[in-house]
Amino acid sequence: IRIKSVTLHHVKVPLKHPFNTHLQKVKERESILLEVTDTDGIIGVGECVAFASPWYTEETVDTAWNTLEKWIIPSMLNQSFSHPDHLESALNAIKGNHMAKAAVNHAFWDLYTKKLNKPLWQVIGGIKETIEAGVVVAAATDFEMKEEIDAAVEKGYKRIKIKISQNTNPKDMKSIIAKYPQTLFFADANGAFTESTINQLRAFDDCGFALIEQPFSEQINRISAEAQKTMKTPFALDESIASYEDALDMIERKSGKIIVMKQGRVGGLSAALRIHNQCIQAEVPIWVGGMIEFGVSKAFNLAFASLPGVTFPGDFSSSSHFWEDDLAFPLIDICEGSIRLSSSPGVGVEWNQSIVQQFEVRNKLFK
Ligand code: OSB
Ligand code: MG
Repeated sequence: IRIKSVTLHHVKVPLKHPFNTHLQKVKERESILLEVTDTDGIIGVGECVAFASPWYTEETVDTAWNTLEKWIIPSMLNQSFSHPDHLESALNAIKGNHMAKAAVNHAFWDLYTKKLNKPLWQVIGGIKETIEAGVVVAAATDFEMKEEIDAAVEKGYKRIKIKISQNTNPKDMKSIIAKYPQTLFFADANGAFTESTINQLRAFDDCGFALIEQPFSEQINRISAEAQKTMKTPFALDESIASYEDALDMIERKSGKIIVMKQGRVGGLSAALRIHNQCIQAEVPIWVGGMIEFGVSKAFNLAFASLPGVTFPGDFSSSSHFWEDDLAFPLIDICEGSIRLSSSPGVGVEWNQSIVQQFEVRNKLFK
């Protein structure tokens, strides 16, 4: 497969409702959308999940655009790769920049599986055709949080993830969780706790959460391992897992018991598959985290969720949860709490050009 051109689109789309964490209030989503075209005119799609500012990871839309333009795209144009892993290796000379690399890795996986004429999820060894849905509640106030949880249960979500911080009252959590015995609850702290506030974290141990995501910052995995020893609720690590080595480190140190997979954070699907194989061997469960993304990135997440090692429901809400109009089609539809995977070749979604144009800030064609 010889790469003939790459197109980047920088978009800015308002969220239906602000997404609140103790780190950031996200009101609009800036992203880079990609199209990679080969010499046969087949197009693969990708999406870079870096945010406009470095609140979640160091990478931003601007750093990713720059790295794509100056380093990544020049390493791919007019080159041939017989497998996405070979494109990944060709980019090894470029350090870090995982989200920028993941976007081209994804676009090439789409292109590669379109040429095989098979759905991506089948090519990577997926075994589930329907994926359980799950929603994230990131409300500004306790009142709004309770309202959103009631609405999510009403909509049929069987798994709800609640953003927590040092300001969250564990007693409130316990009573909310007790109200819905049929629903699985996750907590996500986005690293809100520190060595000196371990006791505050421990107060969440009896709430009924199935797991606590990223209790401590990725800088203090050592503290996470100490705290995990003293708590029965398993920790699921998100920000701490930026590579295969980080996954091994979590397993060895026992700083967490579960991995939250975000393909952008680890550098793409090729890297994510290696972590998946390691987790199967080590019997460490995985689930798939969200990044407030559009349909293309979501479709790659859904394909990954069909793998045998993914055993908890992920951050999979309907397209209409964040967006008035998603930038990709077909839209994600939830039926009886589940999402059916596409049977089309490739990742199974395309950019909706007319909607992309509406929200575009800039674009550039490289050939
Ligand atoms: O920490 O899991 C997180 C969204 C953006 C950045 C980080 C996180 C999130 C979410 C998932 O919580 C939201 C979603 O896309 O469903
Ligand atoms: Mg998280």
